[in-house]
Amino acid sequence: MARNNPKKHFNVFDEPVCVGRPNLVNRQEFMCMVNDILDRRWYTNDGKYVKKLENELGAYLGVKHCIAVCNATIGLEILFQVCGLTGNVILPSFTFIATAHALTRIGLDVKFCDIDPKTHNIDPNLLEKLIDDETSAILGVHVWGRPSKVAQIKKIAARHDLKVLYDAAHAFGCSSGNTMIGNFGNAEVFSFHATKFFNTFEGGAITTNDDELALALRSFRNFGFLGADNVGSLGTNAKMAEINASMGLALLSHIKELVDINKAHYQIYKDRLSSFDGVSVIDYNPNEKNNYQYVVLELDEQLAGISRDALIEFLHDHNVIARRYFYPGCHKATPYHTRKYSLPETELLCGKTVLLPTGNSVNINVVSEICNLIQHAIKTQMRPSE
Ligand code: T4K
Repeated sequence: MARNNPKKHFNVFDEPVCVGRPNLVNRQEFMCMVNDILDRRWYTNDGKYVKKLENELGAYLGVKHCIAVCNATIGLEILFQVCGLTGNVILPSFTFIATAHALTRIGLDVKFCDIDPKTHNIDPNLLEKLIDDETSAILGVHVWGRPSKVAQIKKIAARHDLKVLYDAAHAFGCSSGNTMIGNFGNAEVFSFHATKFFNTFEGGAITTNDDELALALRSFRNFGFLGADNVGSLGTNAKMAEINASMGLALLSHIKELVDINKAHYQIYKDRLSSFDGVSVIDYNPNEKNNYQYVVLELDEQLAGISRDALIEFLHDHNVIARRYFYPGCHKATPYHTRKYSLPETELLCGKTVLLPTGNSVNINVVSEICNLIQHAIKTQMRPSE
């Protein structure tokens, strides 16, 4: 690859600066709860911290039921099973592989729908063409915490008597209009993985306003138990442990502070990187809530004069671990790649995105340094490395 020697101009970060570094606050508060868990020797199975977390999350999201789970992937799987989904489910391919795998693992067929390039979310105008007699649900994903077109999807689903479920893995603390994500469709599933805005190391939650569904999910999460020695249905172990819940509780009172940090970083990236041809940082609707956890650069190789992959390589050379989520798209991954799909917008977007580091593991100086690196790479217009 022909390119200037950038290391002459810039320091390489001593430690990797990563997309997905966990947010960490209030170690003391967390350690206090850990000590309490150890002292009381109550580690899991609907313990006091899991219950407290569920109550506090439910109140924060304004949703009736919040069911904590061990991770979002299992959360999705148990939701699909409890909802009794059959046949095929329509979902976007522009998502993390877990969304598709969760369906496939429990024997459902996936039907990938293309996205709207403006929102990166499923394009509702394409849904009806995909619905057939075997379709049982639409599974939207609020990619980057930007809400799916919930009202339009609801109408289409009602016309065809389909369930609507959302993968809200990215969307904790985000809203659609004034309503917090967590309240849409039949149910929504959040991820609290380490890399997420709000984390419990590993973990997640299913939220719903449907009493009956909530009851069934709670039982399914715990092997199908309805009470001691009373198994009422099939079930599995999808429980969250106490130590995970305590991490969540330690973070929960700092949500605003974390959003403010992310927003400040986002604004620097936006201001410093948006003036180049072919380069844009995605927008968030100022009238909606977002956690600003995803700083997503879209790079048009022809206009910017540098390929997305060359930019990522350049950043990695400087210890900035930017990511190309979601490359190459679920439909190109095993076991989905053997079928033919027409997903032009998804394929275009998969070749354009660069995710940049944010969160409270970095500060504005680090973000400014990363902007310097990107500006340098673009100005010197490194050519694609084929
Ligand atoms: N739906 C969507 C839309 C999702 O994005 C995800 C998860 C799910 C469903 C499923 O949720 P969970 O079942 O996980 O609750 C990571 C995460 O493992 C995954 O949870 C996440 N999405 C996905 C977007 O990112 P990888 O394969 O990229 O992980 P990895 O190991 O490469 O780490 C990502 C970055 O984070 C690296 O730069 C390193 C950094 N990192 C990671 C960990 C775990 C840290 O700095 N510290 C850490 O502890 O999938």
